[in-house]
Amino acid sequence: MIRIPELLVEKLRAATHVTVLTGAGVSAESGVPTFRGEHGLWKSHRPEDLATPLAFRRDPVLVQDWYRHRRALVQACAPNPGHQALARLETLVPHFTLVTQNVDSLHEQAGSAHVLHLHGSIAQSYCADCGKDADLDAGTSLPVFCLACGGLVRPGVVWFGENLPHDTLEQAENAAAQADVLLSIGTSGVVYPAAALPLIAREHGAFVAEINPERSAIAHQLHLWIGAPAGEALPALVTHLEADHA
Ligand code: BJW
Repeated sequence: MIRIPELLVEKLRAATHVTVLTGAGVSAESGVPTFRGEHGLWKSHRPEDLATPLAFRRDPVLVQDWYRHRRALVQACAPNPGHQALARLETLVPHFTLVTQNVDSLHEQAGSAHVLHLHGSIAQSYCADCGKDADLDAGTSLPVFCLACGGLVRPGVVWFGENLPHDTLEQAENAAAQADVLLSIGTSGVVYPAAALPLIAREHGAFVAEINPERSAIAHQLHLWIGAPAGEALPALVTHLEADHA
C-alpha cells in the first residue's frame, strides 16, 4: 500500500476548493498510451506529422487514419481505480473541479459529474471547413469528407498551435486560482497553457501536489511529489479521506 503523506491528507481535510488536473498518465493503467516517455505515442510518431493543423492539410489520410485507430483503442478501454477514486473525491469536498487534458471519456465513465476537457474529445469529429458535426468513422475509404460541404472531417481534439476552448480554459484558470489544494496527476507538465494551472494555483496560495511515478517538468515548483501510479495513490488517498466521513 502506498504511503500518503499526512500533510496532504490534512490539507485536503481543511480544503473548501479542490482542483485536480489530469494528464495521460491517469489513463495509462487503462491501456491508453501516454504521449511522452518510453512507450509514449511521440516515440514512434512525430507530433508535427499528426497533431497540427498543417499536418492535417498536408496528409489528411495519415491523420484521419491515426485518429480512427486511436478512437477504436480508447473505446475498448475502461476506467481504472485512479479514475474511480477521483469520482469519489468529488463527493468528499465542498467545491471540486476536475480539469483534464485527456481526450478520452474515462473520467465520465468512472462517474465524475463535471469534467473540463481542455484538449477536446477524440470521440467527436467535425468538418474542418464548415464546422458541422461529422463522423470520422463513416465508411471505409479515406479521406473522410463532410456530407454537408465536402470538406475534410477532423477529430474534435485541440492540436498544437490551436486555441483551447475559451470558456473551458477560463473556468479551469478560475478553479486553479480559487483552489486551496490542487493535485496535478499523470501529466509531464510540458504542454501549455495546461501546465500553467498548478503554477497559477501556487501563486494564489494553494497547496499543490503531484502524483506521478516520474517527476514532471514543473515538479520542482510544487509543494509535494508522490512518486507512484495514480491507480494506486488515488485510492489510498481517498481511503484516508473517507475514514473521516464514516
Ligand atoms: C503516470 C502513470 C501512472 C505514466 N500514473 N502518472 C508557452 C510556452 C511554450 C509553448 C507554448 C506556450 N503556450 C502555448 C505553447 C505552444 C504549445 C505548447 O505547449 N508547446 C510545448 C510542447 C512547447 N501549446 C499549444 O499549442 C496549445 N495551444 C495554445 O496554447 O494556443 C495558443 C498559442 C498557440 C501557439 C503559440 C502560443 C499560444 C495547444 C496544445 C494542444 C495539445 N494537444 C495534445 C494532442 C491532443 C490530441 C490527441 O490526443 O492527439 O494534447 S499534445 C499531447 O500533450 C496531448 C496531451 O493532452 C498533452 C499533454 O500531455 P500529458 O497529458 O502531460 O501526457 P505525457 O505523455 O506528456 O505525460 C504523461 C505523464 O504521465 C508522464 O509524466 C508519466 O510519467 C506519467 N505517468 N504512467 C500517474 N500510472
